[in-house]
Amino acid sequence: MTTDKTGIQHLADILYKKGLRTAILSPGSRNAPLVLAFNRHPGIECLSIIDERCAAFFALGMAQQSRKPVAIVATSGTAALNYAPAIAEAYYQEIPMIVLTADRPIEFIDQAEGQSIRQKGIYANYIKASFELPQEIYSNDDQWYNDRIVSQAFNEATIGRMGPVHINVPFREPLYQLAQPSSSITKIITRVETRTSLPGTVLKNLTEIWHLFPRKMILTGMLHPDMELNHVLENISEKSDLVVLTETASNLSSDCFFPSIDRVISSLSPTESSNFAPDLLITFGNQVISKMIKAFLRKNPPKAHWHIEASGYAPDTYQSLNKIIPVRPVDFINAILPITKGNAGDYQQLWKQRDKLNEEKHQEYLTNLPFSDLKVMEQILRAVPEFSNLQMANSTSVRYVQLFKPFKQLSYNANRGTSGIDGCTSTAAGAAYESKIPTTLITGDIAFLYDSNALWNKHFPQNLKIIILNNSGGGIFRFIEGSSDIEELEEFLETRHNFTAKHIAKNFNIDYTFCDKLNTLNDCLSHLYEKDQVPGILEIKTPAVESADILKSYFKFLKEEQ
Ligand SMILES: Cc1ncc(C[n+]2csc(CCOP(=O)(O)OP(=O)(O)O)c2C)c(N)n1
Ligand SMILES: [Mg+2]
Repeated sequence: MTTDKTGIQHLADILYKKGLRTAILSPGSRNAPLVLAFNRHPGIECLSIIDERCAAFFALGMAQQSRKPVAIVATSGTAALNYAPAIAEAYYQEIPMIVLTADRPIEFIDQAEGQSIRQKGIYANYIKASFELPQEIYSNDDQWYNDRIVSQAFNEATIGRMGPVHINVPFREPLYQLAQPSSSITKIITRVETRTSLPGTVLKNLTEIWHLFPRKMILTGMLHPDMELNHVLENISEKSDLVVLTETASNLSSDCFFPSIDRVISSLSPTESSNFAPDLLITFGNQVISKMIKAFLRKNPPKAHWHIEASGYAPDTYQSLNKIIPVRPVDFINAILPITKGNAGDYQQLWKQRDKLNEEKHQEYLTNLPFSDLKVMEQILRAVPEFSNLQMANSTSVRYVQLFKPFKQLSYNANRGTSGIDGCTSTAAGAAYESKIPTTLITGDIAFLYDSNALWNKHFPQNLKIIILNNSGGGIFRFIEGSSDIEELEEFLETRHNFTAKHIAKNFNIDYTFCDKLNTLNDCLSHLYEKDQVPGILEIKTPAVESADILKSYFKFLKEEQ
């Protein structure tokens, strides 16, 4: 037996047949037919998460790892609004999600009915596509229309630039009627994958331009692990007139790449900057974490900037974009590599020398460094298990990780689509739940407290370790120029506090360790990673003022005469 609403029976079945395997259900009455249809579908795993904001970020974390859509199901009203932060993140991070919101009957919207708001198109500004299912199925045409929409929605979420799609579902009562599953066949519409390539004439033109520029830079943003791309990038980085700049969230690793962008940029004097700047900039992937490289490339604009992305989406982040190349980055490099001759110039050598010097200075600065966020990060990265997933919360956590050269086989993720601190823990929980590999979240205290409802989840993954750098507030505001000098800093920006996660961990039965000294840190880290399948929290209480000063001096030290 399942819901008697055949449109909803078909919805669950079509999504299943197109590849959906998990639905995150949040409680309510209006969404009962959806809950029945999903929970009673033999092929769909259903998870119950009460807080819709956490549920949506958990789903995002799962889809981030699987690259397959996850469905989220909410009741009507503000429940649907609470999905918005994760949907915006999924939109800019290119993560497929099927967002299902139950709604009051159309005729009752704005009629002072309970839990009723205008839900049609509710996520308009950050959704790939929005749909509304027919309220009742009275005819074959209604059923055809219903089924067609569901296929279309799934196709929109998964083809081209992936992303979240919204299906609003108005329901009249009764809501809890059961019936045998209908025997009518569900209609499935599939869309085949296509692959674009560069015509010979275009390739010839690009190659001619390529040879005009002595200094080329490939800058990669957020990307999912891709061995083929890693390999072709290593090949092209053999060219001495080219540098490949990566970040941890690019999930690319090679000794030929330059992963410590902020270190190099912060060490450049104004006169040196123009030598390190490229003539031709080539970008691909999503958001770049480094604020410094954005400022550097806007201040030292390249003569040409090409953005490579199959969907044709091309943000002009550095204000010098002049060519959009709608093919996959791996296809672009495979096409251009064999026909770009020449290996002249010392551009790469210049970067190599500076990078090597900075590594020496980095090591020198960290030796004997007192207990601080930077020192603690060094120890944490040494303790994170090999071949695990590292989730980096926004604010200084994700930025500190960029200061260290990746030295382990890790996959990296961060919610850099919109850089919110409101769902980092829930995302990490979803990612760990889906990947089943050891997963570590490094987070600040405010971000952790903000999303502490992430622990309010009976499906909380056993393979997740949470490390909180508790610097008693938003430490980033002690570092940012401007905010660190105003009297509003402590109360309104840093939001200084004295809370810990101890009681939250206790409330949700999660193993908790507290550390506030360097000489006990390694023991605490070993304890945290002792047991694989036991979730744990390590809270490290770090000095706020010293940590910010140490970070400022670190960049000053890198800049000092080499
Ligand atoms: C939802 C949301 N609200 C506000 C902000 C602005 N913001 C950015 S960082 C930050 C403070 C984060 O503090 P914490 O997590 O302790 O990290 P720390 O700065 O100490 O590393 C805030 C409030 C944001 N990014 N997202
Ligand atoms: Mg903090």
